[in-house]
Amino acid sequence: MTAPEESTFADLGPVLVIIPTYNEVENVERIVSRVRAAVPEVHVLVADDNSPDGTGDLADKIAAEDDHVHVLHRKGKEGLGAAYLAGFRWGIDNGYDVLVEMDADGSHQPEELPRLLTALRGADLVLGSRWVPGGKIVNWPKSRVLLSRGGSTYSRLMLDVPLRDVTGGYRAFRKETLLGLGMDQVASAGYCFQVDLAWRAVKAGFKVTEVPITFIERELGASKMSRNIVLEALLRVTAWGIETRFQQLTGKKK
Ligand SMILES: Nc1nc2c(ncn2[C@@H]2O[C@H](COP(=O)(O)OP(=O)(O)O)[C@@H](O)[C@H]2O)c(=O)[nH]1
Ligand SMILES: [Mg+2]
Repeated sequence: MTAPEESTFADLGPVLVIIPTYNEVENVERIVSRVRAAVPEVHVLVADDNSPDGTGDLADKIAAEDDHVHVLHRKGKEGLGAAYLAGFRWGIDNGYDVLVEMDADGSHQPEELPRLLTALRGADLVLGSRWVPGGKIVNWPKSRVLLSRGGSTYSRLMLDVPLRDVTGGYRAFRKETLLGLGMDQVASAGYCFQVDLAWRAVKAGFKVTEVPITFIERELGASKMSRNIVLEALLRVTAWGIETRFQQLTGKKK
């Protein structure tokens, strides 16, 4: 009954969508099936940090029934950044050429994935952006809108990155971009992980393109955002900014 799979993005090589999870048992099934429906040829890797709510077990059940779905079980909660780095390495080791970041909670719509992949044809890294024309946010309190906009603007000015949304987490990387930006030196755990990767990609000379997305706040489960995550981002971006200015002044390497 199933029609032969049409490979729309075959020119990009095999695509892996990495979905980090911590207590996403209400969301994981839905997000995986939406990804599979939106772009049937892609593979999905759920990177679970041993969620106490059983997300990892449920992901195993989904994977048992779908050979395009894989699960990376990690020992415990180490933050989004560590889960992505482990997912990138797994994907590169397993022969994927494109690695996509996507949240489990539905904030990043799988139906917009074709837009990211299409843009990747002419870029090394594509950022799903809330802050370019056409980008939108649905159901976020004013405080989070301000935090996100403020965080992006602050990072852009501190680091001189010509990007509107540097903290977002809906992205598509070519394998070569991840390998070329010094992935092994990335230590950031929370949101500044995203700033760190985007900034490194720009500094390494890769072509980074932003495409508008509509970000929808989760309906189920709880956000893992915390004061510590925001603080880590603020401190690191400030330190990087000062270091960059100092190097510019003293004429040392960028
Ligand atoms: N594996 C793993 N996933 C995480 C961790 N922290 C957050 N996530 C996942 O990262 C995604 C974004 O987190 P979320 O709490 O929705 O942050 P928000 O959208 O900024 O409020 C979700 O899929 C979370 O389950 C973590 O420590 N480990
Ligand atoms: Mg979320």
